[in-house]
Amino acid sequence: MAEESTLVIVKPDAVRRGLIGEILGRLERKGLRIEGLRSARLAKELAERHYEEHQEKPFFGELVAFITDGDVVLAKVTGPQAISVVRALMGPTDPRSAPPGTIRGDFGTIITANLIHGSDSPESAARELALFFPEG
Ligand code: D4T
Repeated sequence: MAEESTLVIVKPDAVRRGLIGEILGRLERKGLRIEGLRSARLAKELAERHYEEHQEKPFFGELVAFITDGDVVLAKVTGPQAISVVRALMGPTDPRSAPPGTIRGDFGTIITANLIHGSDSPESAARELALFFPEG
């Protein structure tokens, strides 16, 4: 099975609510490895680069304001098919329709405050890991 690495961001809502351990613990218990880990407050410019694909969307301003409004935890997460495995553990974007058992389904109600980001493709993972873990 192909080993992949993906970027996970534990978003400010989850950090504020004391859910870092719960969220990273779920990834670890699934069998994924945390190979890089740091806490940061994202600068507006970095957040805008991270979310550049959403630049034209009506929610872009709110999204950047939200992700820069508190500390986040950045993690490089590695394992067999880590990109799709993390996405499955996260659940769909809107926590209200995310099924119980997923991170968003168990802990969220608001689409902006959806607790966790995970890269959505190998191309996104490579771009986002280079942005947040340039040292490799
Ligand atoms: P991220 O990128 O944070 O892992 O979330 P998703 O991959 O699940 O969802 P996305 O890229 O479509 O959205 C990015 C980010 O924007 C917020 N959002 C999204 C929002 O505030 N309002 C909206 O209408 C949508 C679609 C939530 C996640």
